[in-house]
Parts: sequence; C-alpha cells; structure tokens
Amino acid sequence: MTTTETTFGFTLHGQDGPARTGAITMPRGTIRTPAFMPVGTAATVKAMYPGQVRDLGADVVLGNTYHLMLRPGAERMARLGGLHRFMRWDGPILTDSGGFQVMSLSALRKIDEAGVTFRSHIDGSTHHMSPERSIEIQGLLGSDIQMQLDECVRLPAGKPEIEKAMHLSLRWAERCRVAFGDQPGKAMFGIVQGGDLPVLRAESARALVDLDLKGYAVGGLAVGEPQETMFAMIEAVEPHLPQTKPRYLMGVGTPDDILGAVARGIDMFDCVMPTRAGRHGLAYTRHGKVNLRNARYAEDTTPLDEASPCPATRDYSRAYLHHLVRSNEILGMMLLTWNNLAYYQDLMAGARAAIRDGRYAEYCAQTREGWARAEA
Ligand code: PRF
Repeated sequence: MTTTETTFGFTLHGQDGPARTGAITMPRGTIRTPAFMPVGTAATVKAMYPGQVRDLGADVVLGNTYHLMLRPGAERMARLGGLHRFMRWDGPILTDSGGFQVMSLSALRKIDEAGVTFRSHIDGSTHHMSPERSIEIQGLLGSDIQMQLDECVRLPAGKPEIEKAMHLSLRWAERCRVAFGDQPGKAMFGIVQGGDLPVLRAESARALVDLDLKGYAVGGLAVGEPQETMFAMIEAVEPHLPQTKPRYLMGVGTPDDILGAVARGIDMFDCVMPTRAGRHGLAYTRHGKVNLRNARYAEDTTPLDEASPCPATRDYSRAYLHHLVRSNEILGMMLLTWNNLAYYQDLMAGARAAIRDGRYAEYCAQTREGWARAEA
C-alpha cells in the first residue's frame, strides 16, 4: 500500500459499543484495524512468501528482537539495510522487545533493575539486554512499531510477584521512551502488566498513559489463565486507555479470543497459532478446526472450503492434505499455513466491516455458529 504519511497516526472510522474499526497510518503503509499481525519471528512468516502474506490482507507483520539479535545479529541486520529489505516486506513491521521470548526460550535467565541476562537457546552464549539496548536493537532492525522491554509473569502467580514485575515494567517503559526519543514516523508502545489483578492492571494502564505513548499493549495475558480472566483484565484496563490510541493484545489468540477481545476494544493482535498449527496439520475454517492427520480424511475428496477465494482452502482435497501431513511433506505445511492465515485475515476483515455497519454482535454470533459445525 503506498502512502504519503510522514508521521504515525491513528484514525477511528467506526465504533459499535467498545469495538472499534479504524486505521493506523505511517510512512510504510496503513494498518486497518482490528488487525491480525502474522508472526515473522526469524525474518520470515514460516512457510509463506511475503507477497502471499500481503495478498491475504495482512498490513503488518511481527518480528522478534530476541531471535534476530542472536541470529543474524542487530548490527549485521543494519549493515544489510534493515529487516524490511532483508526479508522483502515493505509494509510496517512491529517488533516485540525480547523480554517475553527470553523468559520462554532461553536458559539461565535473570532479571534485575538493569535488564535481562540470558543464555542463547542457539549456542549457549551469554547476553545482556537493557531497556535501552532493546530499543537500540529494534532501531537497528528498522522496526516501525517498537515495544518497550517488560516483564511478563506466568499465571497463576502471587500478588507480590505480579506487582513487582508490573512496577519494574513501568520503570522500563520510561527508560524505553527516553531511548526511543522523538521519531515522528515510528512508534513505541507501552505494555500494561498486572497479572490477573484488576487494581494492578488499572494502575499500570494509568501510569503508562501518563507517559503519553503512541499506543498501548496489554501483555501478561494468555499465559495460563482462563479466557474469562483474560476478558475481565481487558475490561479492567480499557476504560483507562485513551480512545485516540491503538490498543494491542499481545500473543492472542484463538479466533474466539480475538472476537471477544475486539468486542472489548482491542485493535491489534499477533499469535503463532495460525502458522504453528498449520505446520502441525491443523486447519482453521468457517466450520471450525479440522485436524488433517485424522484417518477420516484419507478418502475425503472435498476441499477445506469450496467457497473460499484462497487456493489452499478451495483447490486441494482433504485427502491430499491428509496425505501431505502424514508424509511430513513441506507442501502440507505451506498449504495449511496459507489456509490458516487466510482464515484469520478474513475473520478480521469481517470484523472491520461488521463494526462499521453496527452489527458486530451479529457477526460474532454467526461466526461462532459456523464453528459449532466442526468435526465431533
Ligand atoms: N510481553 C511481551 N511480549 C509478549 C507478551 C508480554 O506480556 C505476551 C503475553 N501474551 C506475548 N508476547 N513483551
């Protein structure tokens, strides 16, 4: 998408209750919201060409500071002209800050006021990342939307632990804001923490809003708590966030999680689910999830959805997909990833249109009704 924007902006085009639709405008393109951002952790949306990702309707992809700083390295990426040129994606890129991936992937990690110290999951080498270095790396990558360094606590957890991580994340947000400085065409988002405690969530949101950032993420959810707790935490945070800034729910989620979070005022999502599930033989469709490993598809000549415009969804029989998955063929992963990202992007396009037309509740009900016709 070509654009003449020189600054980062956010415009609302419609609202239906707390649900919103709009557009984030920035020099590299416009992000239609609510948006789903395919995850391109290691400078690739696994099993997809960048042009395919774009053609499905994705306006932005996500990259990971943690993976890219370890390999190929941030300074090397800068010498190579940045992540956009490297992976041949010219739209906006949002990068996560690294803290969350350090906690989930690396060994011997340690967090203190200065930052995180960790051992690489690739070669065991030791690294230190401060909030300032996280922002510096995201700058070297060329990221358009950069995330503050934060500490995410897995649930269930006790109040002292949740509170300590939330306050540390707030202090890191301030340091990241200073390190990011004034970059009119780019943005740095803060991340609300506070576990499953509404009072801490509200305190975190208010303190971040005082920093006057360009967008606000809700982190620390989908980390072991029930969906109802996740929704309650979004409801605890939402009233404190400005209407005029985008809100991003990190690492979420299932199609049902996304519909529910959009209903509660969230504008942006990322999740490995469609891409990872696709590599494991699982297809998301209008009629629910289809596990193509299942023997019941061995002689099923029907496609995943004959009404879909996506070739992966429309043109290949379930029997063929079953065969590819069982044989561990690369094409099986490619076709199912393609199908799943097409499904997620269609879900978001449908949500945007429904919110604009004031029929979002109806859209959710109809979509959920379709899933109910899933395999037994
Ligand atoms: N913080 C960061 N990245 C994240 C999360 C978080 O809390 C989550 C939690 N679902 C996913 N990705 N920085």
